[in-house]
Amino acid sequence: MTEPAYDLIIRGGRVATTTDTFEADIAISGETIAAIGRGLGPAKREINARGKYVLPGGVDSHCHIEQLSAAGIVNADTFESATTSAAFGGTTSVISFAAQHVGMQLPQVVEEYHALARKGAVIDYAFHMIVADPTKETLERDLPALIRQGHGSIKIFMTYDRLKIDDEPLLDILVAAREGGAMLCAHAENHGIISWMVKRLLARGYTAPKYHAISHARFSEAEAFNRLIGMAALVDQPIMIFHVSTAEGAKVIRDARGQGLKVFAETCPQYLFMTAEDLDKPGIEGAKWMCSPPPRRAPDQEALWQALSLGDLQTISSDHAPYRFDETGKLRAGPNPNFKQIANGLPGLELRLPLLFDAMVSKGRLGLNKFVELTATAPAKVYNLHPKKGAIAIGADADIALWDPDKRVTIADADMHDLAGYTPFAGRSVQGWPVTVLSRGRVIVDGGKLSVQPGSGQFLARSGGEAAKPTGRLVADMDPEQNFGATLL
Ligand code: DUC
Ligand code: ZN
Ligand code: ZN
Repeated sequence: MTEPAYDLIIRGGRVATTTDTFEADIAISGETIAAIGRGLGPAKREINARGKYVLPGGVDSHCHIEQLSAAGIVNADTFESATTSAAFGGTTSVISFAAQHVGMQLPQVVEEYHALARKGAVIDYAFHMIVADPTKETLERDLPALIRQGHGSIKIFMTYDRLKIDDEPLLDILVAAREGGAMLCAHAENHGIISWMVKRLLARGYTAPKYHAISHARFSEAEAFNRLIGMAALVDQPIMIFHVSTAEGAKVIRDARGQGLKVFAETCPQYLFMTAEDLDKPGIEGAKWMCSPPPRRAPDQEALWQALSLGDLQTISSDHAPYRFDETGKLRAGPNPNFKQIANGLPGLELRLPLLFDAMVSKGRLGLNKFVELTATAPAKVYNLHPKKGAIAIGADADIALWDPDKRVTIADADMHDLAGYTPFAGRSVQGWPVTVLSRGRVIVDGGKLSVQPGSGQFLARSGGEAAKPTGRLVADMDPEQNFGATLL
């Protein structure tokens, strides 16, 4: 008897990449894909994938896990529960956050999040470093060292009282990102507009969750995008704009990219499938749909789909930020909080892919290959995890999801694996479900069961990579001495 050539073969499925869909076997040796072809074998084990789609596992590049939030509370999940819910939803890599708050030392913060992930993660993970206290030590000593250690992206907030970064320190952080070769990600909303609106609404007694959406006036987004893009262009630093929610915001990004600026952007399922009306429920119920920026209107959804189809937005992440609907989370300030007292965020890791598969593949909007691109390959490329992650290719990690395109599921709170206790998408029906999920060649979900140990996920060290490289062109009108920008740096 000859030794089988491979450890595992996924036989006869329809494999999809960003460009092609074809029937093939995938052979796996150890943790990686060893061959793609027809009639491969033998292997120690086979999975029959006939009738299924065989897709790269999802890469969710924006999720808050076990994180001390802007509201000053830790969100509901642990790394174990969050990554378990991700795995059940077909996602095999996450980029979450190591969140500095004012007064904290970034190296210690990063180490603490590493310890949490090492203990609980069931899939592979990386971190964006949130910088909220850009001291000289943070910028000149800690950030360069941490970027070198494999944390190739930085995140800043332009709003939230505890975390926001004003324009001058933001320029300093952009320069630090540039010098370290890291991507700069941003939550970009105009803080002044939002806090002014909040005060006026509350003073007039408008306290219900729906006023949260009104307080985040739509122009607060386009204004902040524009300001951030201008500052990034000044120092020639690539940026990733998180969770685009408005048509005007998408247009600002389109214009910037049209000028050749390295501006990347994402949106999230809540902006494609929810509107501000979802917050308008009796009593405090609308709090379950509260996130920042808020869901907007149907025409914004259309504008975001168009921006995705044109490539103006490159990725769709979950912005998973779960808070329970009780005194530990959304109702922390009591049973009748005003909208400003309610933590912002939604659970999303588990349903990101099923909601998008239903819309894009089952209902046909943009199609299967674009689904693979937006949810797996493009985020892996932007954050320099590709081709190890986000690809079905020889040598890539065998992170694979088998999708049953016919399976219909009505979403229910009780079926979710995160710790939020509810999902804002309960009651919706979707067609298409990830029934078998592999991480580095191991079957981690099959038949509705998890079969992997907490702590078996691995840290994905990465530099900023290609996307984070400056263009080499500085903005002309900021360049009186030809290389003013270079001198500035
Ligand atoms: N908004 C954020 O900025 N972060 C987490 C969740 C949210 O709604
Ligand atoms: Zn945000
Ligand atoms: Zn977020």
